[in-house]
Amino acid sequence: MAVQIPSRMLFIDGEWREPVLKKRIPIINPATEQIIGDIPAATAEDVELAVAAARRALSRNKGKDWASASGAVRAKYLRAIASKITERKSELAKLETIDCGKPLDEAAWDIDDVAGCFEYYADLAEGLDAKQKAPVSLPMETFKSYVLKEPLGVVGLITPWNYPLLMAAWKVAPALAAGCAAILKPSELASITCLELADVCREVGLPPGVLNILTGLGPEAGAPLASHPNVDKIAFTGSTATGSRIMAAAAQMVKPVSLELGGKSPIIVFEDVDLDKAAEWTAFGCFWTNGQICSATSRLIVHESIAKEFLDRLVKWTKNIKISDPLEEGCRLGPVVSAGQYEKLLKFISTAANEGATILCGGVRPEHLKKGFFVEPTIITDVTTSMQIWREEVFGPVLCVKTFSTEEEALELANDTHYGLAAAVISNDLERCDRVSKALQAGIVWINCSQPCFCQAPWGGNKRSGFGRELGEWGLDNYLSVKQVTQYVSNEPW
Ligand code: TXE
Repeated sequence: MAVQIPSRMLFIDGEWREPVLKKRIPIINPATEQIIGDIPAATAEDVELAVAAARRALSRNKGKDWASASGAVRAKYLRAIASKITERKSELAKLETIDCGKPLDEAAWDIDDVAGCFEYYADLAEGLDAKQKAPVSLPMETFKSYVLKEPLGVVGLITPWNYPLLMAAWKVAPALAAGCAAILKPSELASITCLELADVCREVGLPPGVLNILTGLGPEAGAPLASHPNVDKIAFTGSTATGSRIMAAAAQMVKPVSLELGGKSPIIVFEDVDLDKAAEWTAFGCFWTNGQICSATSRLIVHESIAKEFLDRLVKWTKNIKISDPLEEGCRLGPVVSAGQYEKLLKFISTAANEGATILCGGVRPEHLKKGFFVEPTIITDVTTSMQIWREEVFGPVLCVKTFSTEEEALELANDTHYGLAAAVISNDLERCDRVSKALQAGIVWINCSQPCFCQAPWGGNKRSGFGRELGEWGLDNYLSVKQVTQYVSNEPW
């Protein structure tokens, strides 16, 4: 299936622009290890141009600029973007697949979600107009007070490679809905579809500078964006280490940040479950998108009385996962994104084995695939809580397992982590599920499932998984500032 990769430049001020230093980065298809094209590499010089363009978008034509336009006007553009993305769904899905290695079906679902996200924030942009001047009830009649919600200004959006266009949409759609002008810096490992988003914006006539897209390396393009004095906020999804660097840079200017970082999320399986259903959710929760999901439930905590039978079914389920070129029909597991991730993954697995853990299945390249960054889905038992495999984010199809005997013990194991993004509990006792959900230290808890995600519901973590919430109204609030306006209304002297 031949896929044409458009050769693109940076997108600044509504135009394609060659990077000032004229550098480019090769694109590698993780399923074939072949170089299939390249992307422009922005540096600090291009960041300067993009920030200036974004600033102009908020000041040009005062009264009609992006920030002062009504929510209804902004919604029109967001809907046009959604509709173009839907029109180009099959092409965008293929580009996503050859860029980051996810199965084509999954990529197609992602593109639907991208369009859905722009539609959803178009609705919220329209709703924003009616929410202006919300009265604040005061204890004195001599004063009246109301609240204005205003765009934060120019925002920098730095995104990862596991859901390239979707992670961009989660930030771009609410930022634009709020009236901000944005600079998007996607991951150098998967930028193709974000450059196509630039093309979509150009086609729908988005005003110049409202969205600028700079591809490039983290230290060369992301860092100058994070530390730029004229950028009013940074929203970031990625590793905890990079998030911490971005927060430090932003702190120099007391710039707000929202951070969606790593995770090591638990899934607790109680003894009263339907074993097959629970095995399916457990496998899905860890192996979906090859485990390259910040919220992957990669620590299985299973009741000791069912552990053996449950693991037998889980291994059977896991061995049935079809691993192939992700463009191939029926593929359920493609390669991991890069040589770096592949090596990191195998190192995690060999360290676990050297520390005394048992590799129950997987842990190696599938025999039938000689090229590409493929690793079989892996289940690891005989794990201790001090092992690296139990404590650190792998970001690959690796599940590690511990057993428990009491609810308290399960919770202790689940919460004994620096991370706090997601958690899942599987049990037929719904009272127990509610109790456990309250006790789990995580921003997202799933009951009798793992990984569903909806535009309407808040997404984000606690502890070293970051702070701030994306999606839903919370996602819009990320890009709004709240202004109190209070008026003295009495004729009496104060
Ligand atoms: O992440 P980075 P990488 C985790 C996962 C993975 C590890 C490394 O464990 O194995 O991170 O992946 C940009 N200033 N996650 O190296 O560095 C970078 O260009 C500003 C979890 O890809 O966090 C990219 O656009 N920006 C995660 C983005 O940050 C910088 C998803 C993410 O890259 C920068 C991805 C800097 N100094 C990886 N350095 C999740 N939570 O979903 C890099 N970047």
